Amino acid sequence: MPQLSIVLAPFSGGQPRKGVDLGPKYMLKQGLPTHLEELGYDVEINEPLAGLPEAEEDDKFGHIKNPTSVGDATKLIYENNLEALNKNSFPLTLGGDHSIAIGTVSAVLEKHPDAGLLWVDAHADINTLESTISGNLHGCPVSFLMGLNENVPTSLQWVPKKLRPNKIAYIGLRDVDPGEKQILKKLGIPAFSMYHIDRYGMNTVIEMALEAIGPGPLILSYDVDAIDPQYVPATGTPVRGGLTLREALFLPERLAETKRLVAMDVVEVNPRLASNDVHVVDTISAGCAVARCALGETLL
Ligand code: 6HN
Ligand code: MN
Ligand code: MN
Ligand code: MN
Repeated sequence: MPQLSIVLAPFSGGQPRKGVDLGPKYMLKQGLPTHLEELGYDVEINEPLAGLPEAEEDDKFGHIKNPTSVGDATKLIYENNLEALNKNSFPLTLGGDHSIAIGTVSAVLEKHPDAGLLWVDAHADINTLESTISGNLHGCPVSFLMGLNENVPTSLQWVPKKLRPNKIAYIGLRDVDPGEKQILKKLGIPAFSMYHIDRYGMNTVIEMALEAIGPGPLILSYDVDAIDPQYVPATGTPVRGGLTLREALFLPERLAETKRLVAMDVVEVNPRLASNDVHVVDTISAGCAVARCALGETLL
């Protein structure tokens, strides 16, 4: 029986909105573990952040917010993901904000140095400590994974920096900061925006993204704000004009079919930002469906 480790990452220190730490609890309550067992997995639930103190608000590194708690939390997530991978279990990490991918992606690259990363998001999350305007670390994980920062705060110095620019591809972009556009151009990072999805269709965009990162195991880091806010309203940085629900689910369905996925994250679900119960249900259902599709659920 294939092993699956649901790694709970109820962490909100990478951005200012409370409630994104409730994501894992809501996705569990929706029945995700049972649904994954029904797909044939032997499921365990890990809580690497249990006991981690809440981020102190005055923790700053220049204008960068909460570097200590982001460093501490991502290291615990890294260790837990690596443990899962080492016992041949698939880590499905439930966020939490997107800073947690510093931990998950680092773990996969430790275990599988040839792995490629698909970053599904409205945002590129590749701001450096210099380029970030907000100072929120959930907008910076990719720059840490690639080693693009010169003066790294002590708490984040553990990050191995193993991600190469030719082993990542973005899908779903539509809100990229000017500094990030420069970095993407300079490093030649394959990035497929909503324009490309309209122009070529999701199926072709997936083929182009996979072609760009080449063979090897795959990590899927899925920020639910890639999906249009009409389907996923309860998220911290919604941007209109996103993926339809079918595009959003076809992507993980297609990746499951490749049998190359070795780890995935579902992040930025924030039930507190819903203005009614329907918004909560829509958002949580979409997040859970993305995970189930990536893990082999099919329509027939
Ligand atoms: N996310 N580019 C903006 C920033 O603050 O750096 C937004 C980042 C959003 C991050 O959605 O994971
Ligand atoms: Mn993101
Ligand atoms: Mn985003
Ligand atoms: Mn819309």
